[in-house]
Amino acid sequence: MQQPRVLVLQDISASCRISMNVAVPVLSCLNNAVNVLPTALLSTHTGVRFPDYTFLDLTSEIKKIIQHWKVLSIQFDGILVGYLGSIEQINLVRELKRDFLKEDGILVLDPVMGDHGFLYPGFDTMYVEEMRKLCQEVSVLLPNMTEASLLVGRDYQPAPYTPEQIESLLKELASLNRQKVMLTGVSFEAGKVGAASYDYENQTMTNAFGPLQPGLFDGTGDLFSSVIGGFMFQRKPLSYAMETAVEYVHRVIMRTIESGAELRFGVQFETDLPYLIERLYQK
Ligand code: PXL
Repeated sequence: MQQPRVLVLQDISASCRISMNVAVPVLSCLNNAVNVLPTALLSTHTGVRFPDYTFLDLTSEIKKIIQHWKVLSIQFDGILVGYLGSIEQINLVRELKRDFLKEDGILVLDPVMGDHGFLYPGFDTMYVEEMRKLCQEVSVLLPNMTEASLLVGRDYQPAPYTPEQIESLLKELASLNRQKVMLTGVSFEAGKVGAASYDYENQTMTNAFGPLQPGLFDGTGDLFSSVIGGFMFQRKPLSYAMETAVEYVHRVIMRTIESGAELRFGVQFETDLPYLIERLYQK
């Protein structure tokens, strides 16, 4: 069987199990041939629990790599985009799509900008504006509730939500890309959290929930989008990917808590990778 050749575009937070460091192993387990473009190299992520992180922007190197790849006529079946450091990099995504994504290729975008009602350091309203434009070009849009609120210009509201609120938010987001949208951090009742998705094409809405563990688990958003990307590139149904991602992230959080590892360094995602592989071959 021919494997999808896929590109991951996001940062390397060197000491943390988040972003590129989790995307590559997850996509590989899901039988995708992975190529990478690191957007930046950091010592850690930029969260408040690491005030002194280092940051090396890799935009100029990406431009050189793109030039070489053009000569090689590289083409991708899928592109997964996570944390980008600048508006210039948002524009590079457009270029990558135009020049390297096959006609029927899938572009999955996690519009990483913020969480818990706040923008991450280094992002501003101009960035949000450009990200909104990029959303119009993607096959699968994967914001959390904070990013979704920013994208549609609504005030962020913490959980719980009503099904009607989520339905209207999903539809508003889907009016941007007119394809698939999945919202993370959705909760209709105390103690449960998960995701909700909407497919513009057949106007179907689905939800998946699991038990909520209180706490901040850095990297779970990146892990979630990697699982969704991995299954979409394998042409599996969106709802199947979503159910799998919700259950997997729940298992990973339980492992992480059990391990006693420092949460700011990310999550223990390795132990449960076999679950993802099982799910891949079940469908
Ligand atoms: O997990 C999202 C993320 C990715 N990359 C970097 C980050 C964050 C969130 O803070 O700082 C560098």
